Amino acid sequence: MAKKSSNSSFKLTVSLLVVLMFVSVFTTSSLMRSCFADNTNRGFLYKKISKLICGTNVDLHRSYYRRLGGNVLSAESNVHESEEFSVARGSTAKKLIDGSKDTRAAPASRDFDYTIGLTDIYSINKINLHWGDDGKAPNYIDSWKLEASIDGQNWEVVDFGGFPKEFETSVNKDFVASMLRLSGHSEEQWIGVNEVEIIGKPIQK
Ligand SMILES: [Ca+2]
Repeated sequence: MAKKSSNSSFKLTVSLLVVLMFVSVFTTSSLMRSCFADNTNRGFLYKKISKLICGTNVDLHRSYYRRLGGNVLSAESNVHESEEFSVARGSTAKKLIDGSKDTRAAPASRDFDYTIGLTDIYSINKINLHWGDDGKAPNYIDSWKLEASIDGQNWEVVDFGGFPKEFETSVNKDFVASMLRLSGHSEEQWIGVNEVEIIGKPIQK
């Protein structure tokens, strides 16, 4: 009987140790991940512990590719945005980088031409172009072009195409840029773009 009880205690101890091990591994890995992530929305204690583990001067998240947010992007239209049909309807250039695939940038023209500025020089490895309905509707976007520049003077074509025939076009290319330019043309319709999603990491402050 005593032996059985001893066995039970042993099993219980082992079980507790295993649970404890899983909890600590999970907690540590979760905290380590926070070193790489933007901690802006984390709680006070989480930030403190994360800082303690990751170090005060460590900014490791800068070396990881991630989706660039509106805080490091700006957008402007190179073609006139109609007061009545673009500005008043909230379809200005900033809707291109507002993080929503449902909001649309459209100047009320058969051409769109947007320049996206980045706060740093970035290494970029992917760009998702969310066309919205214009990407699938025939006679809307007949052609498009994506260009990149480091100095704003010299531009290189990253990719281009005709009628997208899809809501979203992914451009999987590695390049360096501090500015992007997306333009499109239609023979018949006013066109626009819903969102440009950029995956990159800064290589210079
Ligand atoms: Ca948008």
